[in-house]
Amino acid sequence: MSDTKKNATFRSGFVALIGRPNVGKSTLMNRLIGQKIAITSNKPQTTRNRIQTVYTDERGQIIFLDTPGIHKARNKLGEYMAEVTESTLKDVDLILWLVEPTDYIGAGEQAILARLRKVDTPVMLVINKIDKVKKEEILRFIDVYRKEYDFAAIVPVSALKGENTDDLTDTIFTYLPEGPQYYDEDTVTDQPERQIAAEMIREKALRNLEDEIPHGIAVLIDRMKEREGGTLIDIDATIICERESHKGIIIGKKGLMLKKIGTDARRDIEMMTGTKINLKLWVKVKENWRDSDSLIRNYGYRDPEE
Ligand SMILES: Nc1nc2c(ncn2[C@@H]2O[C@H](COP(=O)(O)OP(=O)(O)OP(=O)(O)O)[C@@H](O)[C@H]2O)c(=O)[nH]1
Ligand SMILES: [Mg+2]
Repeated sequence: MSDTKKNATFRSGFVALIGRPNVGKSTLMNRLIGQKIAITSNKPQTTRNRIQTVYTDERGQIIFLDTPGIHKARNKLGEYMAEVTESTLKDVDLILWLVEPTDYIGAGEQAILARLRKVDTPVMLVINKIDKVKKEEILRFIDVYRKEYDFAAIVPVSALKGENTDDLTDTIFTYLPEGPQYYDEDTVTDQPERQIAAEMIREKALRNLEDEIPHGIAVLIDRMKEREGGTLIDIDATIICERESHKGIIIGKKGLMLKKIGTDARRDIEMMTGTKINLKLWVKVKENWRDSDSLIRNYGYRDPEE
């Protein structure tokens, strides 16, 4: 190790990603850590739990906290998601507020601004999806937001294309305090493999199904067991939905939809585990589970602080 390295400051801290549903928080977090941990989709309210990931290099360690998008709760699951986001805002070193590139600050964004004005934590504005607009427009968007709040920094990026995301990491480090390495450098996430596998199945359901059905889905892993010799993992999982009619759509004609969800999910889980997967999927109806405290908990949505 060179002398400069030895003497360099090691910075570390907790960084929350917040913003409205669908702005690209999970896509950005995956990009910044260089791995797919959080699921993403073009349906709002994809993320339901707080997902912690860790990025470590010689400059320091960043612990990212991906949160559910901020929206008006319409059921108990929505209330739970709002609490997860709210509790994450406390005790972080830096908040990354993601927005889409527009020159109009809508009601959703105004509500978030009002909340941010109540916290002391530095807030960095990340204007995501800049691949969708002309370069010369970006300064205008920056200007609109700059007038509203005293941001620690404003960084335009494309999480999807990886544009300017290295600069974002640099900027994050400059705002973190000198600190310890909280996790060893091999740690990437706090999510157990079982949980990520369930999420990957839910992602494929979100991506393959239309309309309101995906919002009422939860996934339970009934069994995840490695066979002797470690060459194969058997996974039995149940997709929970809210209505009998939804069950029919999830299974699809001749079972084709369920097969597609299973094939897509298996591929991702095999990538994650590096092992062949034998995945069996079932579908069950639990009416209005999103309004039942006990079912929400059964399906894995619990306060991260508990
Ligand atoms: N064009 C473009 N699309 C993006 C970019 N980042 C994310 N997306 C897309 O935006 C959609 C939402 O992305 P997510 O990462 O799931 O958004 P999120 O903010 O985590 O959403 P919730 O979990 O529902 O709050 C997906 O279809 C992404 O592919 C980007 O930089 N450019
Ligand atoms: Mg998300």
